[in-house]
Amino acid sequence: MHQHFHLLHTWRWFGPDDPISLTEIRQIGVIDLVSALHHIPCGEVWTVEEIARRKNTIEKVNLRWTVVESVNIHESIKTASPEREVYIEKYQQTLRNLARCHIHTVCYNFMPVLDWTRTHLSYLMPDGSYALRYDPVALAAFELYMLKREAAETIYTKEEKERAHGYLQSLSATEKNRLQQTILAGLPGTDEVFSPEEFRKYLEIYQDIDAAALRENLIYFLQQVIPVAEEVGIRMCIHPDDPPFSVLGLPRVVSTEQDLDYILKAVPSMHNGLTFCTGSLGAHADNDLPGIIRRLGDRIHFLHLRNVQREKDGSFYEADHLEGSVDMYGVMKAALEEQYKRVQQQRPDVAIPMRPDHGHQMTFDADRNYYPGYSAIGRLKGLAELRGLEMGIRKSLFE
Ligand code: DNO
Repeated sequence: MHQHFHLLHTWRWFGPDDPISLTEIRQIGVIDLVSALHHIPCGEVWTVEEIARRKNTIEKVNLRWTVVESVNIHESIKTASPEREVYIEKYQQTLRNLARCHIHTVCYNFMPVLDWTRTHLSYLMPDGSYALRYDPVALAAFELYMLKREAAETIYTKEEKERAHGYLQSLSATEKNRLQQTILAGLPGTDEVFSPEEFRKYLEIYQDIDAAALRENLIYFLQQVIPVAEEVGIRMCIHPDDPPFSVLGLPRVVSTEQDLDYILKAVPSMHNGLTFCTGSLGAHADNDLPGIIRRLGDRIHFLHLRNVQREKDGSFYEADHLEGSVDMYGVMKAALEEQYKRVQQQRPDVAIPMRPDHGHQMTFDADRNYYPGYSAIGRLKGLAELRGLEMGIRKSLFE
């Protein structure tokens, strides 16, 4: 077997406001970038002019804009409010405009209101670096005693409430404030944080939307958008929920293999695909990650590789890329086997885009103000390790 294939190594760049410059990225050994027009309000059309402007900035230093992460979905689509038709049309137009600019892979998620959720952004690791963490006790303390979400009263046991209350009492005013800011932070790439009042209004809207309704709204969206993606040659890839379970009473429908399978079957098109995020899916102990790649791999258009360490108390933190609860060797091997299949099937998309997702904040990272998880040295360490793992497996299995 002499096959030469490799994953397409990419790097997420948040645009001109990203503290890492394009000339620095060139030295990382990656030429394909993942980017988005974060300055355009969620739901509005990305015009050809705006897309081309970002593209030119990237191409001027001989890099490429290969993947869009993300074209975010307007809340009206998630809640099926009457304006959704307008926003679906705008979404379709954005896809057409991206294709005109030769960008063909688009990541998005379908998490209500908040994107990803963590309780701690600077969790001290034994080696002195910092990681992101999710602690259900801290989350409970916030929703019970700070947000005062009434329905939350019924979901926790007496012991859980006591633990959460004890936790709250251990926090200083500054720490409480930081917890609130961390949980209510909006989309990555923005500095927006919801106020508890704003957030409560959103929660009210979702009172009548359970998981089944949200799923229906997702499928409705896909039914309108995937035909356009097919027509213009865009691979849509949905990002799993992070974390992969309901948080603050909001429904989540992209958390398990069953969820993914349902979405893929409901709109059976190669253009309706997945972003396989090992960190998100890996926070759920039941998700068999290499198995999901073996079973659903032909629809994976984008890989986010990072690790999480799940702990007995239900918390998790982001571990080094090759350590933690995710079997990264098994994931990489399954991804390369998927590539091998694609070679044999003569598919044009053998080089699946992959990016090291998140990294610890370590050494010189403290000198710059990165978006949480998007440090330079920490991510570069992850990428370097993943590249080595990939090469070792590829050479031993396929060359
Ligand atoms: C966090 C990211 C997510 C992801 C979006 C995809 O670092 O993995 O924010 O970009 O959810 O739409």
